Amino acid sequence: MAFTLYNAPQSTCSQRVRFVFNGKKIPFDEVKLNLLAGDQLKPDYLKLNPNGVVPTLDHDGDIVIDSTVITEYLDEVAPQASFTPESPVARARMRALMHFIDEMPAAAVRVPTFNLAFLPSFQKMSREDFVAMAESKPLRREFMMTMGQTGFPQAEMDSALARLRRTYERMDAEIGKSGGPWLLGKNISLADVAVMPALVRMHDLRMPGWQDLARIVTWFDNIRAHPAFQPTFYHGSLLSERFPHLREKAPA
Ligand SMILES: N[C@@H](CCC(=O)N[C@@H](CS)C(=O)NCC(=O)O)C(=O)O
Repeated sequence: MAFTLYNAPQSTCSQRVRFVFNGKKIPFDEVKLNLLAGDQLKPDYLKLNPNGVVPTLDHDGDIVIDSTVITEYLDEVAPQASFTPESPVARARMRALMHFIDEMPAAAVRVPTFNLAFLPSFQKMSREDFVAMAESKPLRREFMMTMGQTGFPQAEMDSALARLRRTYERMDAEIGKSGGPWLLGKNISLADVAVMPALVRMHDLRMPGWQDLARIVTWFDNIRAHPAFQPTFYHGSLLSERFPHLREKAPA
């Protein structure tokens, strides 16, 4: 079985897939796309992933897109070190949490990410180039135009941070119900993997909003201590490692 992952080091969606590969100890080739340069919008890549986003998996010539779909696919084709619980009810719970995670934190985290990390690059562009770049994005055109070259307004930032906070509270409640230490109980699952990059990102932006939630503090320590974590977050995967203007804000 040969796997090629088209992805980007700092992409939260890519980090989910790398974590599962590393957790299973499956070798994979990485093609690294430069998202700010628009590699994901080139015609050859759009043939693989018409959404113009990373990640995309090539498995022996079969193409699979969308990070949560890819992580479930990997658990099916390489069931060793499974991240999927056995019982149908537990699987349903995991999938419901993954839907919640894609709708809430995965979307919300883009607002502080773009405002704090990427905006300076967009501000250097001419208005024409910016609009052309936004309009070339199949999935994120409206998102880019709403952000514009001045960034999301404070109200949008506040609402994103509120949605992230509700995520930490939901995680806390799930761990309370399952007995922890992971969201579904004693075994790590794809739901933990799905939410992980959002918390890593907020920590990297020095905006962790879960310090009063002891169970989430422990969850975060546990996932960072997982053997798959370090190989997933190789150098360049954190925004503070890529953008000098974030460096003085980054946590120790
Ligand atoms: N639902 C998709 C979302 C993928 C996505 O938004 N990827 C981002 C990086 S995390 C991307 O490629 N952005 C490029 C762009 O916005 O042009 C997934 O989970 O794979």
